[in-house]
Amino acid sequence: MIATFSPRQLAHAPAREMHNGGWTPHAETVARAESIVAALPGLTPATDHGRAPLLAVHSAEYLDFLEVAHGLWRAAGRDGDAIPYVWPVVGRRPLTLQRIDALLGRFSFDAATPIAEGTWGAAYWGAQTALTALDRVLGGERSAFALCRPPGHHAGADYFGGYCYLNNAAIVARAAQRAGRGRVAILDIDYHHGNGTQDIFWDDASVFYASLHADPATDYPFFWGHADEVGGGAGRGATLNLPLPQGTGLAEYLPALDRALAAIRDFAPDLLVVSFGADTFEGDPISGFALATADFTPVAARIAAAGWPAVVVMEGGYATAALGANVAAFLRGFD
Ligand code: OKP
Ligand code: ZN
Repeated sequence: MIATFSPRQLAHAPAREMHNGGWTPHAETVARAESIVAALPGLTPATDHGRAPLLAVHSAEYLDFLEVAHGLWRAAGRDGDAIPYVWPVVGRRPLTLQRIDALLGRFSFDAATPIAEGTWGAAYWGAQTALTALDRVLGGERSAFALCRPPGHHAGADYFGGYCYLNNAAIVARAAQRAGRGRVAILDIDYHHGNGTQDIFWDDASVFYASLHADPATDYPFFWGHADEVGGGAGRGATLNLPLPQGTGLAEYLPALDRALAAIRDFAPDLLVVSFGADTFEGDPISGFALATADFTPVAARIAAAGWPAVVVMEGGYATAALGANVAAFLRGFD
């Protein structure tokens, strides 16, 4: 399968994250991307599609903020990565906000997602990597893989969080629609629920969002991904959440996958976007499912067998040494 990548994504190198009440080294490392690069035979360089496809998903205020956030942090006399510490639970008043701390809180939902010096450029080129994969599928390729990093599925229209800044899968979905693929399904098989993607398409009947993930009763992001979240307004019924217990292995995973695929089949998409996280791997250091490396192939084969043109976008996966092999095993299922 064709795989797209931009080395400019490696410029994002956050040092640490808030974890269980203390600082730990950041799990979403440069080495993750390097592990995948080393496992894939050849990579197609990303091309620049500009800011317009990002604006189809994210607000201009949010993009403007992301671009200058680290500079504002430095201008406020701070060292290292910009990290929020206060959030506007009561009301969000972006137009009156000036302090970097207020802006960070306005446009985020957690403290696990620092804005480092290279974050904007890396996230921008992550989105371009995803758009380049879409180009190939629009050009007639059956499927294409986008090696995106940082990941995207936790990022909403105007918020970052969960290691995510720009929602690559959502950007692909909107760009596909603009190219005439009116009905798009997003299948999210990262270990974590893709709250950002769900929020972006919550009331949109033209994009079906289906997710298999760890039950938010026990796992991040806690406030989204419960089975009773089905979409709202015109989008009611176009969101499908299938939470699974910690310890889930292939035998329990495949029936849930089949449920998601059956729902997508009923929706009859013109294009499928797969948000692929390899953090369902049994050796993942921050996750609790039990898929073996070899299990990724039949998971992908089930998806490929449905026959929709597919753009596979990289999300999580933190067992760095095994990550390349896990991604390669997944992509093999599409051959
Ligand atoms: C990103 B993706 C804090 C843990 C925060 C954030 C997980 C983000 C996962 N104790 N964990 O979905 O792989
Ligand atoms: Zn994840």
